[in-house]
Amino acid sequence: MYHIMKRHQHLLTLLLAAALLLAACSPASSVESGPRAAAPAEIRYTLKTASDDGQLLFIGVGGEIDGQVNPDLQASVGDTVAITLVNDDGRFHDIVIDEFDAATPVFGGVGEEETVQFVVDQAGTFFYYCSVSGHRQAGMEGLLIVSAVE
Ligand SMILES: [Cu+2]
Repeated sequence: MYHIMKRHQHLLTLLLAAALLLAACSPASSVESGPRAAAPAEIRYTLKTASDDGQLLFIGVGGEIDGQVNPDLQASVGDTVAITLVNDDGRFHDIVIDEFDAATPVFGGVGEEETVQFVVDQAGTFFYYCSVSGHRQAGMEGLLIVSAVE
């Protein structure tokens, strides 16, 4: 009798451990994280061009990216993203994101600006860069990070 009880106890412990393990592994659907369920927004970013010690760069203007070199740009699927590029060094530049067929014209006057606007229809991490020969290699490259939406 004692033996049977002992075995059952073991089994119970095992079952309990298995249940705990399963609970820990299964996705917690009620936890809010990651994808947001909200109406599409219009996201505006301004970047300026810069030449620095042989490097060519994009510099964030305003908001959270102000002063950042080649800042990460953030958006969510469905958003409209408008990127304004201000020429601040007088060289010819543009800004291009291949995956969204987004590009400004190439332009070169100091103080001139061009805006490209597009809808981000896929999640992922994408490069923005300057397509003028050699400029991407010289540093004009950053990331557009698009988050998924539930
Ligand atoms: Cu350039």
